[in-house]
Amino acid sequence: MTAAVALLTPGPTRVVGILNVTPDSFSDGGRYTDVETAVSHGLALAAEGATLIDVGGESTRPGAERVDAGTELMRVLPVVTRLAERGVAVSVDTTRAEVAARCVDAGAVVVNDVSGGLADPEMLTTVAALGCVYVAMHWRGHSATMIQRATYDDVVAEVVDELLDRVKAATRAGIEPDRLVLDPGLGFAKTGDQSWDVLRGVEAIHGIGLPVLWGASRKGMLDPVAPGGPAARDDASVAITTWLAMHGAWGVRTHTVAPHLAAVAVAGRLEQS
Ligand code: PMM
Repeated sequence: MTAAVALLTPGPTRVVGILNVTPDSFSDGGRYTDVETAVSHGLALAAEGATLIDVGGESTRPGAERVDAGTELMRVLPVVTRLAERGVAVSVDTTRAEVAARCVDAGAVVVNDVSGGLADPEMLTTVAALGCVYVAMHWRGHSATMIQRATYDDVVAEVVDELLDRVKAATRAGIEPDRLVLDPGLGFAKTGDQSWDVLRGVEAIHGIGLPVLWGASRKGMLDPVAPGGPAARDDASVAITTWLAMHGAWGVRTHTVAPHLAAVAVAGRLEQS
């Protein structure tokens, strides 16, 4: 079994540490823009127990402008390379096939595509050839327009249907189902209330039958329960991890690691008969 597929074997909910090397991400934008600081933060998250470090070079916050592929690569490639050299399992958070391919060549074992293959027509065939794990997130359009696309009759049913379409497209392109992870995309083309509906619909999302990654950490949907901006949302983010771990989530994508591992451990104890 390859290291990449071993990531997907059944087990407790994995904690995926977020490392945004962007000047403008909503929570950690600007904090890790130089390679040294970014690498040390990635190593620290891994040392705390993150299974994977997710390196992103393009902000996806609502309204964010796109950057070109060259800028994105310049941001992520040195960090992915250095972390992989240190033995850290790295995922690259990108919607671009070219960035995905260069990062996997540099040692990344997962491509985390918030567009689920919709942003770049080359992405799915590229990932099929790379043979890495692929995270396909629910997405309806780039950040500049996504909030206009937050219209649903039944948000959970539509997210499930649209994720199933992505599974079909990915497998048609040659990505084996045992390399696929799905993500319902909290906050992406969803209002805060719709994101809470999706969280309540966890059983339907997990019912698809593939591993599911969730990204609630510090998101705006938490504002009603934890007002005060992104930095004030960590405790609520951890509470959500307990809920997701109790429902068998494959992973949670988070800004802090140790408290989420504690939430996963609590969920594990509660499930023991
Ligand atoms: N959220 C963000 C970026 N990448 N990837 C996945 N798979 N799921 C998410 O929910 C997700 C993501 C935006 O959050 P950030 O700015 O804190 O990274």
